[in-house]
Amino acid sequence: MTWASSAHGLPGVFISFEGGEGVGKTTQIRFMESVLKKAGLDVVRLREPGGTTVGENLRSIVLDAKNDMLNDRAELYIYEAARAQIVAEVIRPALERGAVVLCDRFVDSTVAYQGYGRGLDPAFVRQANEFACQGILPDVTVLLTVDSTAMGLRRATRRLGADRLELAGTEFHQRVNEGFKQIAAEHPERIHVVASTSTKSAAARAVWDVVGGVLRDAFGVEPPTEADYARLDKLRRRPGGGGGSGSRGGRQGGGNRHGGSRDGQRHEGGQRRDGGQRREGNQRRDGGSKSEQQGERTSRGDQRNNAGARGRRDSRSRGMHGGAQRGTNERSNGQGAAGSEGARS
Ligand code: Z5A
Repeated sequence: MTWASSAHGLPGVFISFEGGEGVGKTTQIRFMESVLKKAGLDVVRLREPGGTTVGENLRSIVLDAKNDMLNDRAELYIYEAARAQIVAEVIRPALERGAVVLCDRFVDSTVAYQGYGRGLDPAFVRQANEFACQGILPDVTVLLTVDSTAMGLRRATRRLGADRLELAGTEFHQRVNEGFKQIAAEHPERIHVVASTSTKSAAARAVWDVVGGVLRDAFGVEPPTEADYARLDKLRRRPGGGGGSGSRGGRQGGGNRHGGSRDGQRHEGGQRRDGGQRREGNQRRDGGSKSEQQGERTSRGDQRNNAGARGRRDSRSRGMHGGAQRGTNERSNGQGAAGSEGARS
């Protein structure tokens, strides 16, 4: 069968991963990235908000726990601004050249978090999404779920502490998770629910069941091997790497998150502007993780977020004086699942 995307009309394949906190999106995306790269495909792994210089700067603002005064409407526009940028700067060009775009969160997160979670009018949120997306939608969306909101939050915060959104409270996150279920029910043709409660490899198999058809149609890709799956379950946290993913920006309460960036910037482009040297130094301190790797790939790119780096330094010093410690956020690197995941935790 010849591939023809009805979601965006371009030769590439766009897959988004959605879900509440700590459901395993990053884990699954990295695994898929490694499998697809092994098959020789052009893979672009991204996260939202983020993935561009502008987007990473916006991410620093929106996730920073110290910005607790941020208005809900302002928050919505920040997410949409980051999205408009990543679509124009990265996603569209990647799809035009026939790449596979793997994105950690996209439009459904905005409906779930800002619509269902914050209580903004979901119809307006959808319109805002449409404006930011510029005609680009995912071909397939994997909605990962865990047994309870508490389980996801525990997974998400155990290494890094909580960022501004994670501090929004259990009820907020329950509304978000309910919202995701509703959204999935409204778009059964695009959104597929996958339980991420058992092993990572069990979830990965279920993810492949959902996305494998599109990838086979578009690129003739074969499924992951048993060895691939086995490797995924063997990945362990790096001993002593308490900083986990380095910094996810603006987290509160976690230890040791120096500057690393988890960024999703597989791009390359933008981020070099500011002299990320200082931050590079920081990154090395925390023993790796998500951020560090991402740094590797994209460059030490997101380290160049001067504003973010300043914010982090400020936050850290505030933390030392009784306030919360804060880091930065980002994610993604060019490593495959194995490498990344291993290093990451
Ligand atoms: N947000 C918004 O409000 N509106 C929007 O429009 C958009 C976003 C786009 C971004 O946070 C925040 O922005 C997010 C929504 C909001 N807010 N909150 N809160 P982020 O990118 O920093 O974080 P996240 O998206 O919530 O992801 P996460 O916390 O990093 O979790 P994850 O990527 O889904 O999970 P993970 O890192 O792969 O796994 C978490 C841990 O669980 C890790 O230790 C894994 O080894 C472990 N894990 C993973 N899978 C399994 C399985 N199957 N079994 C056991 N353990 C597992």
